[in-house]
Amino acid sequence: MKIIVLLLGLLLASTNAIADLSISATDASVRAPIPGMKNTVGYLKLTNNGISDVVLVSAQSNASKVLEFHNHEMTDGVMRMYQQQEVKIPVGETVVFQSGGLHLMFLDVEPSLKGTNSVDVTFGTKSGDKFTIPFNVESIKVKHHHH
Ligand SMILES: [Cu+2]
Repeated sequence: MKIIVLLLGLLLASTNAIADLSISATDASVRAPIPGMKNTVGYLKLTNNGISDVVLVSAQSNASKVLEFHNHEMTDGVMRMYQQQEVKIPVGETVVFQSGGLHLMFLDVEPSLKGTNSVDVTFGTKSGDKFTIPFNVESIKVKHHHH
């Protein structure tokens, strides 16, 4: 009897070990920093196609020393940014990082970002999973002169 229980335990453990992470990303882009600026922003849409909520707790890339989740709030009629420690993506829902709302804040940007077209951002979840999304580097000039 003891052996059966043990086997069951092992079976459960191995099932849990399989990462149930099904996140799809679209429109991932990071703005090339304006000359003289050390910070820039990244936007994307993340959809949770899995069977459990996903909570993002970290983000990192080679493009900057620090990468934070930021959001905006209106205080006394002024829009202010603040750091958000976690970003929850409920099952079946899409979280949008966009201008004027939730965004990725690249702080202390590496000069090498200027010469690249793509930057990988690795997100970490509360359950210990990691996934990497490639971001297109968009220069402001190109965007404004888009035909
Ligand atoms: Cu910000």
